[in-house]
Amino acid sequence: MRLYDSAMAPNPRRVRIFLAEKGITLPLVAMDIGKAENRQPPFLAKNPLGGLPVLELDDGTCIAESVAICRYFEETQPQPPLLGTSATDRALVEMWQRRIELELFRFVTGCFQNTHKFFAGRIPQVPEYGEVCRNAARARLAWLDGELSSRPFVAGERYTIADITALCAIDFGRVSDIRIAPEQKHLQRWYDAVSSRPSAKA
Ligand SMILES: N[C@@H](CCC(=O)N[C@@H](CS)C(=O)NCC(=O)O)C(=O)O
Repeated sequence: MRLYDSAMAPNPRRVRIFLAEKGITLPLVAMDIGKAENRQPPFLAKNPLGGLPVLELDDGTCIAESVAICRYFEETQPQPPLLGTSATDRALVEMWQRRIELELFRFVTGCFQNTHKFFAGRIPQVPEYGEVCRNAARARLAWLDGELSSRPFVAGERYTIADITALCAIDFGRVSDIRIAPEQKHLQRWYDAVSSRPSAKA
């Protein structure tokens, strides 16, 4: 089993943090996104969409999509649970994971892809849309600050995959000047807590 990885990209980091929380180690295959290694035929045979990360099982099965990879490891090693513990809890974790992905992570990466020189010439950039994404991401940080005024973690009392997705979005946002504002005390308290966990170094 091996994980096709990129040290600089936020989606692979979500999986590395998830694995670190579970104490799982496995071989990482470093892919160079800058040199478009993930867009060459050998990798496209594993994931025709070219995205990282990809988990390759010993029987050759390739699993793409970060949350799908995390779900595989939640099934094979349930402790500690990161995707919820009961029917209600699992649904709430899924709700928050989806919300953070769709309402924050998507805008953070959308801003980067449409405004940063790294993507110039790689994809058709629409800078105006990048600004829309930057403003949307900043607005979502204010929303998340309000949500975190009433509970310790994004999905409730326990650290979950929703916290991992939010942490990776916020850290990746820095390069696009998407940051926690000084008045967002609840969000900062949460950020300090989750980023001081050893897994955050993954
Ligand atoms: N929906 C996928 C997104 C995969 C993705 O777009 N990964 C980015 C890195 S964060 C990537 O591979 N970018 C380089 C490229 O698309 O060429 C997931 O959840 O894993």
